[in-house]
Amino acid sequence: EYQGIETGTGTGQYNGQVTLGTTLSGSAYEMTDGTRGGHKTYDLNGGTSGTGTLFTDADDVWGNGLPSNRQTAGVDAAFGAQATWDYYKDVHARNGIKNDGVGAYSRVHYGNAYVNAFWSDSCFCMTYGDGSANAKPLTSLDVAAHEMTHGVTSNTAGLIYSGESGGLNEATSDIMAAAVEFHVNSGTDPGDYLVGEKIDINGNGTPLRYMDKPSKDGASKDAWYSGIGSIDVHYSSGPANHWFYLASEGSGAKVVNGVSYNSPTSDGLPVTAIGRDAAAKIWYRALSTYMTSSTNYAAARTATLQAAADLYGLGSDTYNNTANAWAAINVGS
Ligand code: ASN
Ligand code: ZN
Repeated sequence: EYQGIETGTGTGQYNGQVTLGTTLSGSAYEMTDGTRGGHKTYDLNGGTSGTGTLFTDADDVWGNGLPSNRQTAGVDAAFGAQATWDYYKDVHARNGIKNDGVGAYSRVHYGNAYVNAFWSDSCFCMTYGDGSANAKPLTSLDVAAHEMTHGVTSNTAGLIYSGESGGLNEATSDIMAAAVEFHVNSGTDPGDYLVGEKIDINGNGTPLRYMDKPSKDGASKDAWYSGIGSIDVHYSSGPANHWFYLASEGSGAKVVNGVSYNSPTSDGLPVTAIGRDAAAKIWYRALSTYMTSSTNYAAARTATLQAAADLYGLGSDTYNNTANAWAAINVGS
């Protein structure tokens, strides 16, 4: 009897054909990623508690791209977890959510037509509903990276999930989700500054959130204002998402991977891009080194400037343009 680390193939609904880290146990393959901390993917089969059943398979070929195949959502969830793990390791030298090499787990097919996904600190796991009519599971790459990043935030800055720190917590998940998408650079889901563009949560093909101009969703804010701590954290995230877009790409009109953006600035002054790799490195270093549970927008600016000074030098072009992107969302000057 052989037991070992394997590489399977799967076809998800959003990521197309992918390779998956799996494990052979006896004569069955398990959706257990032996090379990424043993991250497991479970089928809740409509349940809302526990772990349901670990996905297993006879030939290590998983899913068929359709939501009617139970494994399909599992493929996308497992791929999202593995891509996010790889992103943190490759780009930020972080070894798992707690930086201890230990994997979390994912649960798919939560409830009935449940239109959400969530991270939980208590189970150290992420969970996905199947979406409207159980036809659009919430398992796209950006959603998976968003949820897993809530785990990273909990284990670094610990940003409290209300007030301005809550908006920064949400933005951290959106920012890292965009960075993961760009890092994977998949043909079926290229990188973008949209959140949830694959899961059709509005039923009309529009994304859940826009980082170039957050107010396009009808509720998020483009810039900081003194009462922003009283709105929902998924809307007070807007200015920080906007900061990331502006720092990455600069202000004005731009096309990236076929998507058109047009990013305004609150002070009317243009912002010169530092590039998305620098913006993501600065945000991650700020999150993991300088932000605390009560960090607000003003303190987030300071944290990223400290990070930019560490990484690129005080007064460098990157440092100065990092500050300019904050001024463009009405934080600092
Ligand atoms: N999907 C949502 C999120 O991760 C769940 C929530 O509201 N916490 O933000
Ligand atoms: Zn979130």
